[in-house]
Amino acid sequence: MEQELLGFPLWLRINHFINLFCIFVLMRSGVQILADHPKLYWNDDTTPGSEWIKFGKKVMPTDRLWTSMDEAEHINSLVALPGGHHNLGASRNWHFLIVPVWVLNGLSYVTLLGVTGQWRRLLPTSWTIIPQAWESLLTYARFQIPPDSAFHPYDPLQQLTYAAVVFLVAPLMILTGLCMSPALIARYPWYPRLFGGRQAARSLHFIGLMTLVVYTLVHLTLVVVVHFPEDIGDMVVGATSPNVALALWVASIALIGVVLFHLWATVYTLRHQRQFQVHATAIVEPLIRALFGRLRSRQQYTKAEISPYFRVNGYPPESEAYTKQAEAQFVEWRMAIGGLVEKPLMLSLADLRALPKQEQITKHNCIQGWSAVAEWGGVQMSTILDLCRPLPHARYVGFHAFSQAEYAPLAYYEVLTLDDVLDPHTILAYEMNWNPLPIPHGAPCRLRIETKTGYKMVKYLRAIEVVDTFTTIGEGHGGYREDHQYYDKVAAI
Ligand SMILES: Nc1nc2c(c(=O)[nH]1)N[C@H]1C(S)=C(S)[C@@H](COP(=O)(O)O)O[C@H]1N2
Ligand SMILES: [Mo]
Repeated sequence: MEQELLGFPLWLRINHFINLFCIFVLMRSGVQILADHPKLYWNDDTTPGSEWIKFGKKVMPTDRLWTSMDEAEHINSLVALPGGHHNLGASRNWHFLIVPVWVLNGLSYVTLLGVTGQWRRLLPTSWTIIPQAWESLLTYARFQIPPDSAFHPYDPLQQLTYAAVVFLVAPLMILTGLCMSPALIARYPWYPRLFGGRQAARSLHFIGLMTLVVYTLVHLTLVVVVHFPEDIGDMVVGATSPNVALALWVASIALIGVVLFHLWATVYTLRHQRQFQVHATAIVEPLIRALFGRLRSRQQYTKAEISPYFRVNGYPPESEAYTKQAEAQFVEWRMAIGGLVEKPLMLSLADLRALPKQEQITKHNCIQGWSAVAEWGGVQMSTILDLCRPLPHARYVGFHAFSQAEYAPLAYYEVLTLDDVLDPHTILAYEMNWNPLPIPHGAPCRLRIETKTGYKMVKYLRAIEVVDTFTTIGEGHGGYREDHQYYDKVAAI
């Protein structure tokens, strides 16, 4: 009875394989995501030097402006998916493609454990497991294997470890991963505090990854060292009448399949970045939108929480059109608001200042990983829309920056949906921490949309265009970073 109950039914073996498949994709893409901001913190200000661990050798200059893009590290394709430099968009798309599969697989596994009584294989029912596990540990430490009688089907140490991985580490990965969503933490600022803040959650997510890497290595080693090949028989063809030769074949083919998949995924992603972005976001974006897309920002940090340091991403334009304006304190600056509106506008800074002002103290979350809190003052986008009155078929709003340089006519731009724009915290900010917006942060005026990752918040605004489709803006994927770095256009996590 006991043996039958705690055998290895087919569903369990399938769950196990899907998990194995997912976890390597999550690990490799996760490492690539980390490489784009290879520093971890326990504080949400992410002041340079305050990180508890840093990867790579880059040192930022002290004599000139640098941006968070400059801090990203190159990473080998043998380790990361897809590897290379600034492949954050592709690695995120892999991560978010696999996360739902992994989570559903985990939920079905835990549910089936519960309803079949198989949970007894993992969850200890008596405290005696602790001294028994200690005995086991001492045995393994002497490079010996506990006696057969210790396995039911796992030995106590093995059972405790599996239980911790399934019921502690995996949930921790999901819960800390959710803290990365600016939309979620803008709506529920108390949530990341459960983990000590968004950066502490990011650190814990990394520590969880390291735990899983060490666990996987030890697990694989012990599978080969202890009770090999019977354990492979159990896990591949089941324990009732394990055909060990068949099991070894199936296991080898499955593992070779996983390796081939990674080779293919790496090469395909690197060679066909755009194609992968289009296919992956077609699946991932509706999910992200459903989970996080409708959340409104409800955060209000205190003055005391304002960060002493706020990173910069995106250099100030060097085009004459911009630098001349800057020299004249932007008195000549005008922002055109047009497209599908009843009443096109041309606003100066004085016009903006004359409109009702909103102040908000919010947390900025760059897609690369850093964060910072600041006060922003400006005009709600809903006020602007009330003035220009979008036409009935208007659906999106494009925000355009000054071009970067004369020789490179490239100008930054991003698109938001009309609904995003109506969030009360979506503002045209001309003030940061009660001072005129400084040049590195987007003077004279920038967008703030507090439910999105940083790249949506166009700095150095020049024009706003109300449209019915975003395909005509830039290369048509929803913004500059979507066009050039293959990010998704929802930007809610
Ligand atoms: N014009 C312009 N706006 C931009 C960018 C840029 O490169 N150019 N970078 C974006 C990104 S990725 C981030 S994280 C924020 C950073 O804002 P900050 O420089 O004020 O910290 O600006 C966004 N707006
Ligand atoms: Mo960013």
